[in-house]
Amino acid sequence: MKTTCSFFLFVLLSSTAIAQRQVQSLNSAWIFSSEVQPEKIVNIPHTWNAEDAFKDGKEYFRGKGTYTKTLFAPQKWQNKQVFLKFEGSNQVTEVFVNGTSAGKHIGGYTGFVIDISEELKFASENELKIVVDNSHDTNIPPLDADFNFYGGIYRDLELIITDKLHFELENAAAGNILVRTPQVSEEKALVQVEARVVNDGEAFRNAIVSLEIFDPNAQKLKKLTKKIRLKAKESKNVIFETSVENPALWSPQYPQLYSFEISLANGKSSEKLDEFSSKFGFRWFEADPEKGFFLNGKPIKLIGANRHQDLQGLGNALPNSIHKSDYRMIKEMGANFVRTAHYPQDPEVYRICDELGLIVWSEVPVINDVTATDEYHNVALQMQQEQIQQFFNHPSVIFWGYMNEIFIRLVFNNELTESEKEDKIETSVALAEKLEKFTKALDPHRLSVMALHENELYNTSGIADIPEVIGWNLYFGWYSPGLENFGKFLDEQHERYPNRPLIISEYGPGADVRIQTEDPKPWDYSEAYQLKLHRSYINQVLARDFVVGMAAWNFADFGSSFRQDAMPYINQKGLLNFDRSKKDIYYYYQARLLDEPMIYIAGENYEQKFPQHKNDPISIPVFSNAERVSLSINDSLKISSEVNDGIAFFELQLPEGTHQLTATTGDISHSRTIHVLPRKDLLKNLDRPDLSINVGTHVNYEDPVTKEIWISDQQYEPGGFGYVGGEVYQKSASKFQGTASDIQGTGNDPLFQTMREGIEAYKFDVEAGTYRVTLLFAEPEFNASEENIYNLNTSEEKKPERVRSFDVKINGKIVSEDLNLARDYGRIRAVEISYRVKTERGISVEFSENAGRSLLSGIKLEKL
Ligand code: GCB
Repeated sequence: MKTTCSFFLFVLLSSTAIAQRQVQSLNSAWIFSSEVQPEKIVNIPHTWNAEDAFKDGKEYFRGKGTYTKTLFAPQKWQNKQVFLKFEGSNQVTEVFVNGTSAGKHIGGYTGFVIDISEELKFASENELKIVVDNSHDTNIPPLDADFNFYGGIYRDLELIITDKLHFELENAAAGNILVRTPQVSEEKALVQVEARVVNDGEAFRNAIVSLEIFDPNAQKLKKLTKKIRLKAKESKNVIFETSVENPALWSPQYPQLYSFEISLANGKSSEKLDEFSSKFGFRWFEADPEKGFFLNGKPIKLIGANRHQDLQGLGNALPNSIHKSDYRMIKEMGANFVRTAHYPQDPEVYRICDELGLIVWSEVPVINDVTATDEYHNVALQMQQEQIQQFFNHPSVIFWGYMNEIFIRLVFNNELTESEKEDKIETSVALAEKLEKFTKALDPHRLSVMALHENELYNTSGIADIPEVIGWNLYFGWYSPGLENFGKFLDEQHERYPNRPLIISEYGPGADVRIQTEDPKPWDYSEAYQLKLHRSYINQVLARDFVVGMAAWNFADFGSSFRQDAMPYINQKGLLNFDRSKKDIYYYYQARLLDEPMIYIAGENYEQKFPQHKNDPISIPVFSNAERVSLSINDSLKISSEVNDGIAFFELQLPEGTHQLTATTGDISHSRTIHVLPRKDLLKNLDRPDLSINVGTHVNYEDPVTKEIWISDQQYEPGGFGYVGGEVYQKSASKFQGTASDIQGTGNDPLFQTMREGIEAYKFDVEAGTYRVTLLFAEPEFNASEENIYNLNTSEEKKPERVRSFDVKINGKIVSEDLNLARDYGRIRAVEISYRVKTERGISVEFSENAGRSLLSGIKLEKL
């Protein structure tokens, strides 16, 4: 009995609900296939490049993928409008219903709505077929960029059913109803809401449009209504204007959100036909070229990160939970600012930034290069219109960007003639002018911005004078030499262009948590160098009031199919790894930015220390925002130190063994266990661990699978171990330590990328016994034109292939003759060769060159 009652109730409720807008996700169980993948059932969000972009590099599949499913359309829908709403699909999407095209959208990073009402058959099953194409297209931005153009319906898909009389869905705003706050002060704010009502029916309709405004505590502040009358197939704009007294302002510290609800009712019966709601907020801001950024009249330095939208294993097809947790981590880092990397992101991103209090720079993907066609220009403008109108209501959004490093391709392309270069510059400037004008026309109240790379052409071409704020992507201490040149560059620009507000849109080095050192250098990919660079940049920005802010590149490591860094196909400039585990630098930002107390002993991935001698000090950095912190060692000795720039360095003399460290400030503490093993003792303790050396580099490398640590290289001294002769291998014109290559046959690329060339011998002064010696090699020479623009300053000529052959002897006896790595194993391939050695005293591995120069990447000594 009870069951029947509630069943009736359900039917009643749902039948009234049906008069209004019905929205449901349509993500599950699509049949997907492409030219390279057979049919399978997938769920949306989906991309077909989550795997191949990390296996095949630049060859990842770019082409067509097809999604199909049947949709049953009940008879009732005949009197309704039926839409599909895509939050994002990369990059050309066409929807077919029962074989007929219902609509097409170009561009991979904004939402769109397709009306399928006309193609549907009612009281019947319908075939939905969605064809998505991510092929390179010279008329669609981005043409080229340092990230993967993953194909597929990679954001949520919705089915929306409305009355014939409804708020407009299918335009650039993709169903968003815009709220404007053209004047805001502490005393009063103006609010304008503009909605477009569409009559898709064949009859005259009278309607009532009502607007309600709620404060941050959900208390209703206003209710306004308007009556309208629409002819068949007519659309009309309805504009409401009102004001709010003493508005609660939105800021990173107090992200207070208002909301509005707008509804459409039948003019006669008052039955509700459609409704829409949105949050919004009140704030005002200014970017001053001399004094920096002001929010609600107060100065605030914008500090945060860029964020790409992909994750290890998933490509760009992320569930909303990951979008949310990423931005939460950005907020928990102490940041107040994000740049959505190079393109508009998932709608969830803007919602969470509003709630968390993160100021957003969102831009369209016009990156690296421009095509001089009207079609390309128009698609860029369309993308800008879509991002502005779709994310218009979010108080977090303050900057609309529209270009990134637009001259980088032409600067590095030696094949372009001077006049071709002139043409590129001309079309880029023309497009920037159009985008600027269009951006300000669509949204006069936000700031326009563009990101530049370090090149004078942006000034001389005049492009840098177009937007209201100039973003510089600066890589001093990485692509360009000298950390201190960062500040010098800013001062020089500021002096030459005193009216331009400047923001640092990108900065950061690559860092791999497997690579550790106490002597960091550019391009060694160590976490220590990442700390050094970020620390220096933060200090240099804080010392300059005129700098609006800074956004680290990048929040997390991300996929980039042509990159061959320490980890192939991944850009490793993240503060977090690709799987979102944190690098140490994340905690350093907390020490610089958080108000609530924090403390962290650095070295999550550097717990095994190898000092040279027994009593050599070991440096332990502790990150904190306190003025002083203390460190206790093995619960006894307690020392304290002053904190500078968020770091206290403790220099500890610790005996061999395991030690427990606890850092404390006030009532918070952090502990870490470290293990100490002096290098001098390594030969004596050969079985724990094996002596493994990362030849040709000053960094330690930890194999994440075996946990084996390959210690940094050293020169031979009697009584010890080390190399004799040769030099660290450095590929000409490359800044990379070793060779920037995807070494085949190993996951331990860094171990094989760095090497010593021209090496004469590797010696170990061991006692008598039987040993296993393992040598690691990789032939590094390959066609230089395969390198990428981000790793080179000048492009290198293709060199003829060189022959390299050498003999290996151990204690005077030849063990490998005429070893030619390229011939015997192939280029850029990890090679390991082991030998058994019986000695009365000492081991000397000698290399004698037959042609070209000898090489060694690693060496391991085991006692048998
Ligand atoms: C840049 C680009 C960005 C790259 C970055 C890098 O300047 O804007 O897309 O990923 O440099 O890591 O080289």
